[in-house]
Order: sequence, then structure tokens, then C-alpha cells
Amino acid sequence: MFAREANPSRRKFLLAPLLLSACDRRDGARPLFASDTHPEGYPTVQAVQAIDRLLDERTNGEMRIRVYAGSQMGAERDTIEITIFGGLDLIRVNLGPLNSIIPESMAMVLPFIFRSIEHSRRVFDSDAGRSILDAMTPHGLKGLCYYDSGARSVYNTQRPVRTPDDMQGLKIRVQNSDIYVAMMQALGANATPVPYPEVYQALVQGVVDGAENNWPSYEQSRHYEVARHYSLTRHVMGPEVFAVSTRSWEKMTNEERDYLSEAAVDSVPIMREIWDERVDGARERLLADGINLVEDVDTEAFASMMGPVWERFVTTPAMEDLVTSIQAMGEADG
Ligand code: GTR
Repeated sequence: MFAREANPSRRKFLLAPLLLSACDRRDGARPLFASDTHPEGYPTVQAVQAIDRLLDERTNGEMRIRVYAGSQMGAERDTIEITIFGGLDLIRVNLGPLNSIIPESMAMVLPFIFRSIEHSRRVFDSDAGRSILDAMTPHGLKGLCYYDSGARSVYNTQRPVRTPDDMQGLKIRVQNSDIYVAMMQALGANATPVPYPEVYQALVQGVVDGAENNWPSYEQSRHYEVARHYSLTRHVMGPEVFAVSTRSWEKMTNEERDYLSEAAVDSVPIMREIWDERVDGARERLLADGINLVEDVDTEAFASMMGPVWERFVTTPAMEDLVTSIQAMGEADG
């Protein structure tokens, strides 16, 4: 899929960090390299830094992580490829951009599959959730844990969105994922995939009319400065993912693997606390800033238009089983 041999310059670039292989770390040569599209201080970056602290304590400084935050290593799609090649050891990305590589990951990105944040957390922590992390391994990534990403909602520069009719003709930036494109098309909007670091400019220049994201990203990215109508569509509650390159993993000792896996799992409740606080804080600050929060969204009408999206992406018995078990975990939520 990735034309490594066909592009020697790219290959050289990707191999360079590999020369500083993970094995060298045993001599204290270098920390594990991680990337995140968000800047320092964002909850996902803090979460990976928490893993670094845990590793530092538990291995007496033998294992450390250096996080390259703020898209320094490129947009999410690029960092996923680089990590698969072993040019980065670790990535924190959203599940959406993994959809085209790991088909199982689509189950948690299906619109309106989760009934509540509690439901989504139950699934992240379940065997079904674990099976999606495990499904990454044949594709060059070993999923270590999920982090919260809350609920994604639509925002735009043009008008309050309450019903699918209000979406007609809006140019909405989406992540690099066919599900998001299909979702926006089903709503009559024009889906435009744009890398996250470029969305602010795209909004300013009117290349897109809007985007969709959770409260902390809407705030952190400063999209709220331009797109003032935030409508609580809460259409996707898919998680963030923290994963290690299988190439780096293969070079680690069993002991190092255990330290890394355990520290990742232990960072999840730490992140959850930071996340909940950030969601409340972002919402409060943005309301104080005067954004137009649209709460009376007809989410039933939005959900009722998602049939074609589900039909297109839930096509195998394995996907059907996964979807059924995810839905079953939401029955308690009514
Ligand atoms: C955020 C997510 C990022 C990135 C971004 C996007 O919620 O944390 O990793 O995927 O959305 O929309 O591109």
C-alpha cells in the first residue's frame, strides 16, 4: 500500500530515525518518539506525558517518551504512515484517520452508534474495544489504549444548524475517513477532507463553511473564533488511540513491552479526569466568549438519515457482530 521501494527519498527519510533503533535505548541512547497533532497542554498530550512519568518512575529513567506535539511530525495521516514504517515509535491519533487502514476501527466511528459518553467508555474498556486495538497489529500498529474524545458536533460560519435541512449545501471539513464523507453527503452537505492543522485557515478563507469536533478541539484549534454556531449534533463519539509501531515493539524486550503496555493502561483514568475537566472548561469559556450554542438540535432526524452510511460500511458478518456487541452495551442507557 505504501510505495516504499518506489520512492527512495521518502525511504531515506523514513529510515533515518530507524537507525536510532529502539534497541539502542537500552544504553540510554534515546527515548521513544511519539507524535500528537495537538499542542502541549492538550489532554492527549498530557496523557502521553503521564505515561512518560510512569515509565520514568518504574524503570528508573531507563524508558522515556519524548512527545512531538503540535503536528511537528505532520498531519495525522502522515504520522500514521511514518509510525507503520517505524520512523516514529508511538502515535496518539483519533480513530477516524485509521478507518481506511483498519476496517474494524469503523465500528466505533459509525454515526450515532453510541447513546452516551458512558456507553462509549463502556465499549472502550470492553473486549470489543480491545479487539479493535488488536486488529491494528497486522497493519503495523499495536493499539495500547483508548483515550476519551467526547462527542463531536457540527459548527459553522453561516447559520445555526438544527435539522438536516440546515446542513444543505454547507461545505464541511471532515477527517480523512470515508465514513465522515458519507455521513456529510447523506445530510446534503459537501464533505471536504482537510488536514487538521489547515482547518483554521480553510475556515478563515471560506474554503470550508464549517467542521465538526468536540468542545476541547473546537476551543484549542481556535475554530470558534471564525465558526460561531456550534450545534450539539453529537454524531460521533469515537475515541482517541495510543499505539506503538510493531517495528519498535519487535525490538523491545518482554520487560519493556510490559512496562509500556501497563503504563498506557494506567494513563487512561488520569486522562479521563483531565478530559472531563477540559470539556467543562472549554464549554464555559466559549459560552463566555459569546459563541452561539445551538442546543435544540433534532438529533433523531440526523440519526434517521444515517441508514445508507451504516449499510455501506457494515458489510461483513464480523463487522455486524462487532456492531451488535457495541449496541448491546448501550441498552442500559435506554
Ligand atoms: C480531534 C482529535 C485529533 C484530530 C482532530 C481532527 O478531536 O483529537 O486527533 O483527529 O479531531 O478532526 O482532525
